[in-house]
This record gives sequence, structure tokens and C-alpha cells, in this order.
Amino acid sequence: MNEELKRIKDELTNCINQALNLKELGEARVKAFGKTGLISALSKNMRDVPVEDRPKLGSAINVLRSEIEELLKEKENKLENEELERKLQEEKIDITEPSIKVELGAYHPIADVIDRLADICVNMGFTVVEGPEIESDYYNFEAMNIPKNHPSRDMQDTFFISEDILLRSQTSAVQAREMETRKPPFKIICPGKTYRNDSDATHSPIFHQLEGLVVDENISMADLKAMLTILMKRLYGEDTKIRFRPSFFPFTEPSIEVDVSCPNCHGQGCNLCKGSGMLELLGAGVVNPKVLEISGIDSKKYRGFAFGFGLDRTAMILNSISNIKNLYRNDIRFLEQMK
Ligand code: FA5
Repeated sequence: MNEELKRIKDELTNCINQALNLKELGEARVKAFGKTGLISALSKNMRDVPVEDRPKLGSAINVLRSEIEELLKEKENKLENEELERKLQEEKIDITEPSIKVELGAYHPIADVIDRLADICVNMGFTVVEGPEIESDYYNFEAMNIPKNHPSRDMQDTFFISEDILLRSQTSAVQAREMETRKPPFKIICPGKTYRNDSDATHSPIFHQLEGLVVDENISMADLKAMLTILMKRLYGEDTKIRFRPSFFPFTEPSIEVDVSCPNCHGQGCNLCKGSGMLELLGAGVVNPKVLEISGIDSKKYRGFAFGFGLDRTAMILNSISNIKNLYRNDIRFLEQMK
């Protein structure tokens, strides 16, 4: 029997030594310990050995099993190290090779303007709110003191979805929603998309506005002018000139429009400001008491002021963009310049 064990040991040792890779080593392992493997067969044949010889043979088989396992382990480590070494040789990194260029995007000029204005206003104590772009005729017009068939509706060429549902033509639609749910005093701003059937170099069918509304006791036009002056100077720089002009909006009384000195020519006159040296940026005014009453605010106790920035115009001025369409074309050459 000893000779048989020695023969099996030699045969398996040979197989293990000759294995060139982990697959062949696996085959050697099956040859030793598989169901019909040589060492498994030895254990199975035990029952044919006389009882008194069994313990001796059993321990000899165990020794053989340990020796073969040890040999398999050693060979496995050796083959794994060789495999790793081979891979390391193959996968050399050339640190002098230029890296893949990662193109960084740029913040869109309108998103940038919204961030800047929101930062300035939040520092002044305003809360940022949102409102729906698909709006009811009530919030967009009627609650803003513009009843159905009122001629001032013609000031905004509105996209109607049905008789009472429309794409909001002004962020002023958020004013009534906020006045209905908030208790004065409060200060809110609402940036967002607005829609009108308008299209030329300074008008787009989709554009952006930022609405501001302050409701408190003893609010006056002086507060509005002071606040807008600070806001414009923080946005465009301390030496910016601001011009307030009388205007008309059904929801504010008195109403004003606000121009800033053209940042391109500093008031000298250029293509951007069409030679006037000034650019119109927003509408504003003291909230019409009727609007406060429609939304359930006591107009004897409270007053308010509101303003509505055209954000596309603001972005155009800040970045010297001559055509509003550039903001929407997604032309990579234009966006590259915004970095
Ligand atoms: C209004 O929309 C008022 N809701 C503003 C307001 C709010 C007044 C609160 C009083 C109190 P107006 O129609 O003028 O006003 O629009 C305001 C600004 O939006 C304009 O100064 C302009 O900068 C911008 N704007 C208007 N229409 C377009 C358009 N089609 N494309 C790009 N910008 C536009």
C-alpha cells in the first residue's frame, strides 16, 4: 500500500509541477480531490482493508492529503504572482501622455442673473417663492385689477390655453397667490419663466422675470426708490445711474419704469442702448389698494410696493449680448464666451 501511496504522490506532484496556469492547476486539484480523484478513491477503498490496518492507512492518507494540499497552495501562490507580474508588465502607465480634456460647462447667463438678484434680495430680507407657469386668468389678470375685456390686457399678448387657463404673461401672477396665503408684513421675490407672443432682438416668446413684493404698514414710493437704487448699484456697480420714469400698470398706483445707464457705453450712447445711454429694465410701483383688497389684505392698514425685472434684458446688459435669441439658441460658440 505504501508503494501505491508513493505512486499517487509522485503522479500528483508531477501534475502540480507541470501546471502552467491556474486552469491547469484546477485540473490537478480535481485529479487529487475530485469525486473520482486519486485521494478520494483511497478513502473510499478503506472498506476493503483489514480492520487492524485501517488506522495506519488512514493517517498515511491524511499525511498525503496535507502534502498535496500544501503543494497546491504553494503552486497557486506562485502562479498568481506570475499572473500579477505579467499584468503589471503589460499595463505600464505612460505618465507623459496628455490626459483626456474635460470640457467644463458654463453657468447660463439667466441662471447667473437669478442667482445674483436672489442673493442681493435675500440679504435685504426677502423670501424666494415659486408660482405655476400654467396659470389661471384670475391670478394673471383679474386679481391684478385687470378684468376680462379690459383694454390694458392688450399690453401683454398672452398665450391662452383655454378661456380661463393661460401661460403666465407676468410673474405678477404670484403676487395674489402670496397675498392670499401670507400675513403682512412680508417681503417675497419670485423668479421664473413668462410667456408672450412677442419676438424681436429684445423680445422673446419665452422670457424670464423676477417679481418682488413688499407689504407692510407705512410703505411709500420712497421705500421703493431707495430699495431699487441699492439693488441696481449692487448689481451693476456703484457708479450706475438710475432713472425713474412715470408709467402705467393697473396693479400699481403710482407706477414707474426704471432705466439704468448703459454698462456698455456708460451713458454715451451705443448700439446696445440704441444711442440713448440708458436701458429700460423693469416696471414697478406702489401696490394699488384695490389689488390688496381683492386678495383679502386690509388696504387701510397695509400698503405695498412691487417690481418686475426683465431678467433676459438684465442678462443681456451684464454680458453685452446684442440679441435676446442668443440666450436660447444653445450655440456652443456663444456659451463658450460665458465661461
Ligand atoms: C410687467 O410685466 C409687470 N408685471 C411688471 C411690474 C411688476 C410692474 C410689479 C409693477 C409692479 P412689463 O410688461 O413692462 O411689466 O415687463 C417687465 C419687463 O419684462 C420689461 O421691462 C422687459 O425687461 C421684460 N419683458 C417684457 N416682455 C418681454 C419679452 N417678450 N421678452 C423679453 N423680456 C420682456
